[in-house]
Amino acid sequence: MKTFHNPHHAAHAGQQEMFRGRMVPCHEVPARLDFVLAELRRRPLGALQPPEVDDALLDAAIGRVHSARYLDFLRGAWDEWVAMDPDNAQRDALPSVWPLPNRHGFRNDVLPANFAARLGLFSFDSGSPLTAGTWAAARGGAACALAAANDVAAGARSAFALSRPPGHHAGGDFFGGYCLLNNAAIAAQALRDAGHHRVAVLDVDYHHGNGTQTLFYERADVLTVSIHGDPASEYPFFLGHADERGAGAGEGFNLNLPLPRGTGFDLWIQALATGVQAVQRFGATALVVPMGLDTFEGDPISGFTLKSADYLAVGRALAGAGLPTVFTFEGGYAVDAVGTNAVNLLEGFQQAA
Ligand code: SP5
Ligand code: ZN
Repeated sequence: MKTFHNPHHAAHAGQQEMFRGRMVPCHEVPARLDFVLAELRRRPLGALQPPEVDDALLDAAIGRVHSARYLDFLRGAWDEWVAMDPDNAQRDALPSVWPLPNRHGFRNDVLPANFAARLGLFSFDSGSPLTAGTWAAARGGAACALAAANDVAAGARSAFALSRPPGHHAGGDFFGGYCLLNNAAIAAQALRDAGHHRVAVLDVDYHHGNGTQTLFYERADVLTVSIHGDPASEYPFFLGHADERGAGAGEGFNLNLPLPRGTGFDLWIQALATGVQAVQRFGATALVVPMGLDTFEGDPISGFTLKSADYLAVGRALAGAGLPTVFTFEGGYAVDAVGTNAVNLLEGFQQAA
């Protein structure tokens, strides 16, 4: 499989995230991707290249998933932040006030003039800093997703969009969970637009893929499946329960498989078999896998206990779906193991495919 890697990823480098009343160092760091690249060079799976996509086609593909007012905000956010105060150039932009959309009467239809208010309007947590290079990095990631989708649409068995920041928590008009643009959703929509009638997304990150679920919740042409820590106790808390099955035309086309904190490989791989079965029953012609490696036993912010060797079996099980597959790179914060774990999964897939 080809890997499309994002040459702009390191331009997004947050300093700190808010956690329990303190600022702590960001978990989502550039070294994560560097470790995956290094492992891919050690154990090649195929060509390793930056994405080559037309600018206008890229903007169109991003615009299929994200709203114009959100994209306008993201594109200009850093310049606005620094214009407020030149000293801001030394600090990340983090939100601190939110409108609680759809509740308590707060409005989200009026775009505030105040930057801090817009920062809150378009986000859902205080752990996802915007930095000078955030837009360039996020756009480069969308390019990787589009290039990988194009490669698969042209007949490749699989392709890997290796990028950060990750994407699966981002919705049509919001960021959060370290995610700005939803790379997996961009790939899924690009596969639809390239003629795949039924596309499935099977999210294996430790955290529920709330952005992806929300984007496709009322659609029957994209099945979304997510295996994740039970939101009753795990981030992102407010979505990801088993009773969320889709709505309207999308009723029955969302499947959540929450598992308790502490879950090990034996139970986790059963959930994956259930997910793969749902993808096959749906009649998908292409698959997108938001690949989080934060299910690893050594992950500092997560609660499952998969071991490095287990990811070979995860890859094999995913290959069992028998579908052209795009992988995106999501979470995984045990930085020195994330390369091994990612390439184990992809190698397991490629050997079985
Ligand atoms: C893509 C992805 O995996 N996003 C995850 C976002 C989780 N953000 C909240 C995590 C808060 C955990 N902070 C724990 C600090 C303990 N040292
Ligand atoms: Zn995660």
